[in-house]
Amino acid sequence: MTLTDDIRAQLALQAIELPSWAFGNSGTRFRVFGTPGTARDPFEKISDAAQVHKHTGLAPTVALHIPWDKVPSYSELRKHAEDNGVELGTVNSNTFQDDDYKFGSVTHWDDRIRQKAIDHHFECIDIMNQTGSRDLKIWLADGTNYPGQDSMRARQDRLADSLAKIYERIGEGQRLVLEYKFFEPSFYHTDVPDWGTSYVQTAALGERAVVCLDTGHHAPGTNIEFIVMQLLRLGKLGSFDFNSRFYADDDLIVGAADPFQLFRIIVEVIRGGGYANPDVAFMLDQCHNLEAKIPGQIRSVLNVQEATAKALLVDNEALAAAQAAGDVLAANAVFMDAFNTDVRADLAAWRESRGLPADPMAAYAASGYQQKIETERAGGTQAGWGA
Ligand code: LRH
Ligand code: MN
Ligand code: MN
Repeated sequence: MTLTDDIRAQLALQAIELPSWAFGNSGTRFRVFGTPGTARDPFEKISDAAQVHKHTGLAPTVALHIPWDKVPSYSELRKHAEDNGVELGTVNSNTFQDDDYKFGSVTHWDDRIRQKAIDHHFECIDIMNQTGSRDLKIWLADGTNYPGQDSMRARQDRLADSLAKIYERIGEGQRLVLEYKFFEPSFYHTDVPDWGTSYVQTAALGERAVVCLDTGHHAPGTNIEFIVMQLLRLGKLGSFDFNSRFYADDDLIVGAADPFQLFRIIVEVIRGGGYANPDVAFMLDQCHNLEAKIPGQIRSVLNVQEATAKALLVDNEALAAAQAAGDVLAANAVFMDAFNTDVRADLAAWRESRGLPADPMAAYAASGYQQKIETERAGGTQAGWGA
């Protein structure tokens, strides 16, 4: 099996949004390790993200996280992105690092705190209007640690009410994207734990409210591709936060822990009409705690590209025939044939034919950019998760 012209044409449409926070320092609750050359501010994060796009042609946009990426002038940041050949993308709100939100943000029983959280989202929408962003992505740390701590029912009602106020401000060409996560930092219950809750809440808002599926936000063993299929069926899959996990919300490189799962997810995206469809944004949500950040992101987008090429190789006619014949083994073999195909050499040749480096990892290493930032940024305060 090789990459046909049709598959190459499909691959050429791929765009993966990078998270600005992947370029800042991050770590675990045990330690944040410094990495030489790490970006010191949002401008440097954008410059670094642009390197990923330059070497892969896969990452034309960068997501912001507010207030981590707060700057005095967003038009300046936008211009900086454009000067570097990329655009600003999704704006992520952040109501998880303020003492006021200890017991919740948009679900809080205290009207003052709830309004403060709503106002933060209004500020994010103002920023989107300046950056030209389409999506406001909301992930909430809201929840409880102990049974009885608060009324789950009342919190769900307050959530609906707050989201309605935020949705009212969302512009014509904009969307509210609600991300779910079944645990952490709350451990007994979270207020948006699963795709069902995210679906129910966004369905109540309207068409411009959709769901974000973060691959690291499910219980071990969850059939994520089933959720992908279902959300696409319902027209509510707005975006992915791609990463991979061994145990929890590890935020490791997508396709590193379980490349087969990534393949299965992308097969469903393609089947459901979500691939190369602007309504379904492919984003990364990762942190590079140990490895260098720019090559970490290059590896990540290449992993997504590789899984996509394999998913596009699935012989759908043969699969449908095997399924219709009830031939379980033949159907599974068609699926596995595509997954087991080594597409790396074909992808390298195709990249070269498009004026991109055959091996983006090697091209970045040879470019001198890493040495340059390690020298120039030495001694500075590095931007980081929470900075
Ligand atoms: C929460 C999450 C969410 C945040 C990001 C930093 O675990 O996945 O998307 O915005 O991490
Ligand atoms: Mn996420
Ligand atoms: Mn997460």
